[in-house]
Amino acid sequence: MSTAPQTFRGLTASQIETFHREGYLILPDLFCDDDLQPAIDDLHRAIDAKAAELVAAGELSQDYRECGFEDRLARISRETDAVALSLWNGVLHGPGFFRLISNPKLLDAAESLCGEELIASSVYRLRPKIPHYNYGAVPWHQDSAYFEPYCDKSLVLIAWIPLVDADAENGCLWVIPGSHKWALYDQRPHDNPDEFDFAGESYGFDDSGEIPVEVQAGDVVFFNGYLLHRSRKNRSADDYRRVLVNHYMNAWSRLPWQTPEGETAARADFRDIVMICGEDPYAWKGIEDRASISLRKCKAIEERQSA
Ligand SMILES: O=C(O)CCC(=O)C(=O)O
Repeated sequence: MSTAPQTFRGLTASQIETFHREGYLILPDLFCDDDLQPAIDDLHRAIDAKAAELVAAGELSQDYRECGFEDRLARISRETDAVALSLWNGVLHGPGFFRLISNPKLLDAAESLCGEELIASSVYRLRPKIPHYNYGAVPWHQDSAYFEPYCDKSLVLIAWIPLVDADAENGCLWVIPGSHKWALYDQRPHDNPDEFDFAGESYGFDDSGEIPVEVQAGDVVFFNGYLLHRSRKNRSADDYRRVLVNHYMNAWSRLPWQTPEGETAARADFRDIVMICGEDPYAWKGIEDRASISLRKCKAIEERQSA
């Protein structure tokens, strides 16, 4: 990772062409240490809180505060998995996370693909992979399967932002290049509970072309919502993979997700969104607060709104 902030003004024509051809794109070194640090600080604060609880309960000898980001969870987990497990599945939403997903370099890149008015989905997740657990290890799927059949055809752009290096051993992303042009596949329960968590598995295609997407902290992986991807269990001894994942769409798209009972596809629009760039074309609809994890609950947004 580079140490000095770079200037960045969006994707090149060749990067855009690669994204459309392959369905994904690696942006090497998009972020410097300073860009990632606020998100890492959020994570440390969450670890501080949980560790303090366990130390008070006599379940952990110390909070290992002096250890760096790379080592701290590993050191704690030699005594208890409870801290690592408490970070799982999107329970965290701190201001540092929001700063990272609204970093201008990332938004410039996203705008190159989605257009100038961007919404970020209200649900953004830290995806930690704990060695030997299947949490966060997901079988083949397409993120757009969770938006279809009601979603319009706008690009759902996923930004996969590793806070530490991700490789085949600690559970990087695996993709089938070009598969975003195939189809939207049905899902079924998978039969590999040792490898993957409870998520449904897309099926009915040839996966022999899959490749690992090994990246370093500071890189970002963009992928298309239709790209077939999966992510295996963390097989390292004590390398805690931590990745932040967020979805972006053009603000002119409706977001017909979690359509309430009785609402029609034609009217559905999940207005629990964050206008992250440009003007909200549907401001007249107002904003809702439906999701349990919401960017709008984030302090950074409150600060931005009151500025
Ligand atoms: O974090 C991972 O390895 C998998 C993420 C993923 O599949 C997703 O966010 O859809």
